Amino acid sequence: MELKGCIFDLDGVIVDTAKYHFMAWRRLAKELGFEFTLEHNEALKGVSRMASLEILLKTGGITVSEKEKERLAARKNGWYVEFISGMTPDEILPGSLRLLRALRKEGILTGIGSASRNAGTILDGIKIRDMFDVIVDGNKILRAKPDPEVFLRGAQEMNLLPSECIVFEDAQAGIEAAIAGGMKCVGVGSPELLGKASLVIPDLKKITVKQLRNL
Ligand code: B16
Ligand code: MG
Repeated sequence: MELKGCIFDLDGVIVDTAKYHFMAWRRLAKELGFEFTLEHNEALKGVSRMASLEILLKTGGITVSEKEKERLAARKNGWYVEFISGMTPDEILPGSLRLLRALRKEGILTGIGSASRNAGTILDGIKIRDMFDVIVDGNKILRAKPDPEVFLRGAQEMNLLPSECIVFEDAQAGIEAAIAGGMKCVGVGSPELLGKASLVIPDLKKITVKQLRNL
C-alpha cells in the first residue's frame, strides 16, 4: 500500500492507562457492593465511558436512573483523572517512540484516534503531544468505536484517504472501527482477541516501516 499516515489508539497502544481505568471502575463497583475483576475489565477496553458504565452495572446486576448514571460516571472519572494526573514519560509503552520517530523521518503523518475524553491530560503527562500531527479524541466525536468516525476524522484531518492509513489498536471494537472505515489495521496484543486485524504484533518493539508498507 501507499502508506501516508498512521493513526494510533492511545490507551493500550501508546500507554497503559487500562490499569488506572480498572482501579477506578473497581472502586466504583466496591461502593455499589460488588467485585469487579480484571476479566470483567477486558470488556471495557476501547469502549466509551458511558458504555463502560453500562457494562459494569450489568455485571453487578444493578439498575439505576439516567441521572444516577451521570453521577456514577463522573465519580469514576474523578478518581481516574486523579490517577492519570501523576503520569510521566516512563509510562510510554516500549517501542512507541522508536516507531513514531521512524515514521516521521520517512514523512509519514502520525495521529491519535482515541475514545478517551482525557487524552489531552495523558498526552501532556507523558510529554508526547509533539509526536502527532493530529489528535482526535472522545471530545471531538459523536459515535464510539466500533463506529469508524474517530479514525475517519483522523484521516480527514491529515488530508488523507482511509486507504492510505494504517490504524494501530489493542481493542476488538477499535479493529472493527478501522475495518469499517476502510483502513488497514495492526492489532497490538493477542492474536486470539485481535484476529480480524491485517497483522497482529505483541507490542511496538520490532515493527518496521517496511513491514507496514507491505501490508
Ligand atoms: P474516558 P482508547 C479508551 O481509550 C479506553 O480504552 C476505554 O477503556 C475508556 O473507557 C475510553 O477510552 C473512554 O475514556 O473515560 O477517559 O473518556 O483505547 O480509545 O485510547
Ligand atoms: Mg485502546
